[in-house]
Amino acid sequence: MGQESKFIFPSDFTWGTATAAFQVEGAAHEDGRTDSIWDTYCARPGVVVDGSNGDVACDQYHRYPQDIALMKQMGVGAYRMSISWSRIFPMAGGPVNQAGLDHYLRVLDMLRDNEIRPIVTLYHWDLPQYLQDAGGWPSRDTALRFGDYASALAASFGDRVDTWTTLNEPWCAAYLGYGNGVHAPGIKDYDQALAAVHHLNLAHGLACQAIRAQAGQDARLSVTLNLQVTRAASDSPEDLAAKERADLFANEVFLTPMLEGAYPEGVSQAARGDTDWRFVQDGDLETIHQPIDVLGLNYYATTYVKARRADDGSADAAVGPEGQLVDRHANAMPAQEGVEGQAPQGELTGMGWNQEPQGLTDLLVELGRRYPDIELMVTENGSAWDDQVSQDPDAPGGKIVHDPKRVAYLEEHVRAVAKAIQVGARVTGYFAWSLLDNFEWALGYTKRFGLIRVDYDTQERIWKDSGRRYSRIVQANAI
Ligand code: GBH
Repeated sequence: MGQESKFIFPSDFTWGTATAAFQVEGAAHEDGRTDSIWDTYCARPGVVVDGSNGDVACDQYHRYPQDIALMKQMGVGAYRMSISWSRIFPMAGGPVNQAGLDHYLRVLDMLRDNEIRPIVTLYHWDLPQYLQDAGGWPSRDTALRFGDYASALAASFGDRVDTWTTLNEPWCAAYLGYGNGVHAPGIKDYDQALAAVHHLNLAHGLACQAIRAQAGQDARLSVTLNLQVTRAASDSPEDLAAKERADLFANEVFLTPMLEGAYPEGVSQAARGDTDWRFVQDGDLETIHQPIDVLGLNYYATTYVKARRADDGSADAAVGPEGQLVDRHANAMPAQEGVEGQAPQGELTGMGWNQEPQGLTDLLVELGRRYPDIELMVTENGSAWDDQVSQDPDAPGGKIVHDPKRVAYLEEHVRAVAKAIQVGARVTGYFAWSLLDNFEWALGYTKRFGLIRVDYDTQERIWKDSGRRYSRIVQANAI
């Protein structure tokens, strides 16, 4: 499709924006909420680059009416938000916290009154700290508790939720949380990371069952995966094998059990050095393999890999080329000894990620062919840049952010979605990450992904050109 030619999206296409509870809510100690693993992690010196935390964030816990009004103004038809687990169950084995439920009921009702459909994620990385104290995701019990949590939400929210999303990016929860430890709870142990993978998968299945039992068989269910579009650096058999190995642990280890009911051939063998896969019990794969309506995909960039040769000076080896000890867990994923990442090429975003919209088209087309019955939604896509505020007497509040690079990234990726639809992929929605600048995990408030800027001193919301551009795309339903 040429840049000039206009593409009109299907009339029922969903346009939305996305956020996550810990990244925007703040009010960390209000209405009975207790700590999540991210509160604990942020309190550890040196792990979050600016020493920040989620205590205030964008204060959306109090400012949600304003943020909903902004979405209304933007014209989006859906809001992808997440629920903070420790607001709902603040204590181990404790009762459900009505004040926590009431907050989300108010948010959901206001969304409904504004004709914005809630796409609700149950787990966007903020595990209650008491569950981590009891073992966290490497422990089977966490998956069972997730089923209870899903059941309580479905019983209270019922038909107020348009689409339920069990997990956001279990890849990050397992591998960044327990593999290389750059996310909470900051553990570096591939055995634990693999056990976390299985228990996150199990949690997904248990939550699907619980939601259907409480909210009805026609509840719309989904999961969001950050499937990595992995490209081999060359066509050499070694580089292709490296790509296969990366794919296996990045993607197949979630996708295949959830959608096909089995772990892919080779996973347990490849992982044997790290674990004996003993945590998989009879019946688990049937539980994990629940019918879902929507597969959510978060897409930002592509990953290039090549085979690691013995003389490469392996970042994964316990001993480096000069005999020094190096971090075996530099790679987030287990069983990647033969795999090496290749530095991204071209103009990188503020995160240091490459820009390859074609990767999004390829991903959607490939998944559409593999799972023709499932709806695909792009549940996150966006870019971080160093934004500057400009004065503009005509803008609300007299301020505007000119962010041409984010505008270009947005347009190119919306076109990439259009391209996939044109060749037959069943893509039914697109959610821009993010509505607002927010807490970017280990990078604190130093990276801004918002279509709307947040001034963290005043909590003022300032429109960016990208927010205005997105609004025009949404209202035209076309690019
Ligand atoms: C999403 O994570 C999150 O869901 C969201 O909360 C976050 O704010 C947003 O993206 C922006 O970061 O080079 O091996 O690290 C995306 C996380 C980013 C994880 C790309 C994988 C590349 C693989 N993903 N990353 S690696």
